[in-house]
Amino acid sequence: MHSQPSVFRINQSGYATGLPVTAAVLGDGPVILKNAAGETLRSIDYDTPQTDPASADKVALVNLGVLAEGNYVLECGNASRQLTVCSSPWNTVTHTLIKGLYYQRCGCGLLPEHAGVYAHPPCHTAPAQEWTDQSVSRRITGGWHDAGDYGKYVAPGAVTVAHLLYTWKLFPQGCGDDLNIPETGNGLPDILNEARFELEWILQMQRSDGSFHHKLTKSHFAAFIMPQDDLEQEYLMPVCWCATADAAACLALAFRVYHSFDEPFANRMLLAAKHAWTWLQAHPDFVPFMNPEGVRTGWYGGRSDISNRFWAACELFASTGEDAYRLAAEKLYTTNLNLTEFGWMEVGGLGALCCLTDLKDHAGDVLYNRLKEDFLRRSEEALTLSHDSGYGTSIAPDRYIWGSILPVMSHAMAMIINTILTGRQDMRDAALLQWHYALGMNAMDLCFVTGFGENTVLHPHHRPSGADGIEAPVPGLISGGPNKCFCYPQTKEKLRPDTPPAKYFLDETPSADTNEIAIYWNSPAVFVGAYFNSPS
Ligand code: 9MR
Ligand code: ZN
Repeated sequence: MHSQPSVFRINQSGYATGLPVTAAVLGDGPVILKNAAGETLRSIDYDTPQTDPASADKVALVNLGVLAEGNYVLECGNASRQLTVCSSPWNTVTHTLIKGLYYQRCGCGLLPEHAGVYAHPPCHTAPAQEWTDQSVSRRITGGWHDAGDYGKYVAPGAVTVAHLLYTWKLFPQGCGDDLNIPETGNGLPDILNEARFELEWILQMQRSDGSFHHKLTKSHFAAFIMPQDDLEQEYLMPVCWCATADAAACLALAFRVYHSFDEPFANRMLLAAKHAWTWLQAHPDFVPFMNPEGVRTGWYGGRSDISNRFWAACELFASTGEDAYRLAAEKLYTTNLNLTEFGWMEVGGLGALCCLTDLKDHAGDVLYNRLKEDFLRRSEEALTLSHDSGYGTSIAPDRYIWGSILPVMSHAMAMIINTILTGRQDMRDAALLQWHYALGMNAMDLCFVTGFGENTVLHPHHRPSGADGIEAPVPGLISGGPNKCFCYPQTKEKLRPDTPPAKYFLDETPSADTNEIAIYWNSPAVFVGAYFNSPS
């Protein structure tokens, strides 16, 4: 990975003018800020480093305030580290995180003019069989490979698309429109072009009764081969309650986003969303998804479909104005919904986004006033977690789960929404610390986005990156990060048992449990990046 971790942990993509510059210091003694010419600008006051419960590092945050554009040096004793401040430091990384999804495209070739050395021929183009009736075949094309594997899953895909669509609705200027993807320049913003690639696939995953297949995968994960070499039979796996609700929500949201660009496409999506809702109404009793006997690909099986149905009802109400959906959402709403979760397991946060940023006063008392109160309380908890961490990272030590980057980015999203609602700068500043975490201000001294940072993830668990014969991994993919909650025996063999949670990480290709990438980890990072990348 890299030699000795530095005494200073910084955002390795740089810092922005106009926003507070924060670094973490693991040393003792005064911290000096110098300019590029080596002249001392000032000595920085900071709190005595304390032991961070998640990493066991003795660390303190050093707030340098707002700095003018330029290169700086931080010094502490003999140690020093350079940092840069400029007006748009996160433009490229944010755009590349969106483009990271393009590299996950399935069913089409990636051409050299868009993908450079990562080009490859079309993959997974053969018809899929229905798992439950293998005499039935359907040819379904497109969609993104979910993660380091080549499976395609409806619920995670719907959540990823929703992150992108809300990013565009809220921070269009942070997204860029020149990603060099096949559709660039067609009049539709590129982030919407990329999201549409997945939406077209989601639409094909609907059955004639309105329900959605859970996933389109083989019975087992492929070896570490290129996608075009993965030629074994793919299957349409059984119907899933959560996937049907998430697809309904995402398609209803997409109706509003694409309406002014392509009305027939938007209408097609709303129709599919309503059809899915009708199926859900006719099937009120939740059946958890279980992998059928003999299937070992991703589970993604939620323990309840309440947050999913809630999110769908909110989006359908927002898109149709029909009271039946509002009433359904109100009925499903409880304070138990976790409104600061934006992942595939809990989608309450996406329902909250709809109510708080789209419906606003139109949501009515329950879905606006009550929900807002609950949301503000939950985001306050995220802020407290950040204050309790030596690096300002908004998760508890026992939340370094598989894909810990998701709760970190989810809390950043919640804090950003809080800032939008309240104007609170402390929330914005704490959200910024989560972005810094992703880009290097962490216990690993590692930038978790491939292709960025002086110390960066080099061996993500990502089949194309492992099989393409090119040293550098596919760029713009975010690693799931440290995981000490649910890890493989081979990871436990390599890391000492007393390794702290925030350091339970291996930059190794076989480490799916700590170093995989996933579309729904990229997309919340896109939301956070686009916010901080927007002109203020
Ligand atoms: O993101 C998922 C994580 O929350 C689970 O703990 C883990 C194990 O079940 O699975 C993760 O999802 C993987 C999926 O099952 C298959 N594709 C790769 C995903 C990312 O690792
Ligand atoms: Zn493919």
